[in-house]
Amino acid sequence: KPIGVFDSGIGGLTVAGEIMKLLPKENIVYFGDTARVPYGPKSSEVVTQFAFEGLRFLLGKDVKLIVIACNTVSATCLDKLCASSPVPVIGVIEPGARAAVAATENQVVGVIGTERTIKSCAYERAIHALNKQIKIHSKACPLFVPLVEEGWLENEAAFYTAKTYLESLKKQGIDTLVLACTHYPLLKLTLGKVMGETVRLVDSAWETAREVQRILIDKNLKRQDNSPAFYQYFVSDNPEKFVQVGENFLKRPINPINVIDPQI
Ligand code: DGN
Repeated sequence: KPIGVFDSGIGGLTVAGEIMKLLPKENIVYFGDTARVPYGPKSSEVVTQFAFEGLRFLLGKDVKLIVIACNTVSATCLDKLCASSPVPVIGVIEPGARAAVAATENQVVGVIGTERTIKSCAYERAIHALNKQIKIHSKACPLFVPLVEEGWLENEAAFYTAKTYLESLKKQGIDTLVLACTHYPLLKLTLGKVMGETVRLVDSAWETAREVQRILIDKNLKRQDNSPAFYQYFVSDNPEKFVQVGENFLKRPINPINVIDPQI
């Protein structure tokens, strides 16, 4: 059975890509809700409704585990998705929070994400559940998503946007910055330049892939077959853009691509 990966659009390919690298034998079914992206500025009711449609679609593909690659969805309704799924569902927030707690030395952590993720305070809760002493400074950076989708990862526009958003976090003396959005790992070089070498960047995509590996081992769900893994991609609109931008994210061909209506 495959692993299901759900995202609001293209960004979850950063998480899918890390799973492919770490667990190359696993089959993956990816669903990106490209017709309704971005989820970041939407209400929690609407994000929850979309997330349940994504969950239902992936369950219909007979997946053994579902990864909610989208930080916005994980921050909004992960508990509800877990409670109503017959297969394990994991989000990106707990793995990211665990890594941040392990990384910080001065106990001052920054979190950047979409407006909904930051408003939800989900990372604060997850980090404080592990260590109440940690001070957290968060900042919504909504312009990062369109920058990444435009492929502007290391140019001047990316640098000055990052500098403008991150100035205040830098002043707070954070030593760890959680990239709490699917798209942000692609901006790592620029974010590193702006924040300087002393600030560690925590990439939730990589941490989540490691969590998937742990669950597959714990629950004895690892694929035993040695035939090559298959990857299937489903989107709700704009397959051409998904392939064009997504192949940049994944560094491998996206094929086949299928268009579906998640409301059916
Ligand atoms: N996938 C979303 C996230 O990780 O928060 C980013 C894209 C969006 O829906 N705004």
